[in-house]
Amino acid sequence: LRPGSWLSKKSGPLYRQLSMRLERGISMGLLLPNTSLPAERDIADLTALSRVTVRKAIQELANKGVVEQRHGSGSFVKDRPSKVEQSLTHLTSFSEDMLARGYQTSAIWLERTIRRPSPDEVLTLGVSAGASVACLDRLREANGLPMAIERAVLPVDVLPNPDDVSSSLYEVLGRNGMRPVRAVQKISAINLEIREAELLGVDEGMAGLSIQRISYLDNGRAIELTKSTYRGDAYDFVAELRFSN
Ligand code: 16G
Repeated sequence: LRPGSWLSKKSGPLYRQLSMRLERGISMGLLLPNTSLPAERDIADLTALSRVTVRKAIQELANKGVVEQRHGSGSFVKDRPSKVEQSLTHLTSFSEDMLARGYQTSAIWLERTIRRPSPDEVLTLGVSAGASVACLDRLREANGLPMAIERAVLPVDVLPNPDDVSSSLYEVLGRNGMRPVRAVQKISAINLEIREAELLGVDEGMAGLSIQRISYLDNGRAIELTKSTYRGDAYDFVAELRFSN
């Protein structure tokens, strides 16, 4: 943390440079989960930065979910869920995947509405341009930490009231006898744009996965078009391959 080449007047606000420096140290394992950050005063002394700057940097880490501020005892490194291995052979929901690993799920709703479909949605879901679709846009979290941004779009007769979905979309679909039984998923590598990076609590430009899932009912009808942005460092997708000739 000693002032050096990492701190520069030209590289943006000092508190941001410090928070990035601390975050890097945490991701490199220099500070382990559940250990406390050095005291604000000590960081200020080491870095020759003001206490106000140090406080702002720690506040930013807390906002990003990297550390947790415990009243009266300082800031502690949060325990990030370990990398999630997701099977590419079973059609599961985010809630089921996380529950199976013992993680608590939560979501920040970005949008939950009924609107006209985009041309892409018209083609994929086989609805007419004048029809309505339900749109669920949310930041999905595991143990309180952001994992993915997901935008699910479904025809309104499949999901007449988007507000019915409080935590799991597939649970609501299952209750209505509309649980998809098959899906086609396309995964592409991306660099996270600023808005996505901010929501996911990582730096702009970091590696991400863009995933598109189209899910079908037993009768072959496409009922879900979901476009998701996942943290690249949080997921491994695993498929079993068999030789056949
Ligand atoms: C998964 C699916 C998404 C689906 C969601 C339902 C991928 C890439 N996407 O995140 O298409 O809408 O699960 O989850 O796997 P929920 O039932 O917990 O809302």
